[in-house]
Amino acid sequence: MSKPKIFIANPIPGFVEDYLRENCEVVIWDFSKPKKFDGILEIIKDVDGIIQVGMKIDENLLSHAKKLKAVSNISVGYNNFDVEAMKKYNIIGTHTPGVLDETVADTIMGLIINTGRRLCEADRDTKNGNWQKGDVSKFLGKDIHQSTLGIIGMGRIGECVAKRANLGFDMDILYYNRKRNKLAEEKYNAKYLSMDEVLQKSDFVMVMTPLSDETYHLMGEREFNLMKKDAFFINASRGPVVDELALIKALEEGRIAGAGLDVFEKEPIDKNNPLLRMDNVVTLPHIGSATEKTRDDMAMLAAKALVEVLEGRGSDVIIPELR
Ligand code: 8YV
Repeated sequence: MSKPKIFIANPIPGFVEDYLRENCEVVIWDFSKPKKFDGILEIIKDVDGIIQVGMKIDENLLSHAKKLKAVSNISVGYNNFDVEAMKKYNIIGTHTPGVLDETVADTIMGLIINTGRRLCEADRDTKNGNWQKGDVSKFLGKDIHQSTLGIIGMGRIGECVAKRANLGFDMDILYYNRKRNKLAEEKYNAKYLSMDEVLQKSDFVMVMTPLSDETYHLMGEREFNLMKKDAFFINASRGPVVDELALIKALEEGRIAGAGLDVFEKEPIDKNNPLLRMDNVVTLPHIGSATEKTRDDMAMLAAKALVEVLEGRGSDVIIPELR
């Protein structure tokens, strides 16, 4: 049997590339050059599979990819997939659920602690030489322990945050999800409420939903208005789940206390985005899953899924809509 031909569109760890070379004929982008759409179209004309991060897999791309059978995302989110177009062209899509849950939950706890206790702000100030002896009135924050965490989207990552927050920090957990999550209720004493109630009662509100037509701008002006004035908003899911202009307005008007953000409507973030100038906002460059081990695990899971699908063996990580 001849090996399937695949395109590696993003840098991946060496051992994952070795695995792919053993099982496939590999075309790899020259990462010393900027990515050009024309160049990508030229390559994908005759490949069976693509492994990539965040590439738009839509009608425009698929109409050029005459042999393509499968696309593997090195991410759990798959809002880059136009699922209808993939169905039309009979393309299987895979993603990387599970392996990043605990790591992303660590990042979210970091955002909660860093916003509530103003750590990044205090760090900047100290490095600027502003620490004055005896000044005990600066950087007073909000306790994390025994405060209330509202989780909008209680899936695997939400559960991992609830575990840390409840068992480690003795926080009360409120949550809203399309379906009730009995595990979170039993293990972490999470209380199921309407989204509005979660917003009204929480000291920290985090969203962890996939981005879809249903969740686009789920958090807007109305939702920020429902939050307590001294509450913090945390997002490490996808930028467009939040109406960023509404968030900026809520922060500018002091209608919420601050925000911890790993994701933005436009990534990389525009240098002029007002969020970058707000001391009560922690801004991270989408590093939720960025540990060496987790990124290695994600890349290997994505590579194995691509090979399995191209060899006709199916895979556990095909996205639900295309199973
Ligand atoms: C990274 C993520 O953006 O998995 C996701 O959906 O958002 C993150 O883990 C991405 O996968 C970068 O490799």
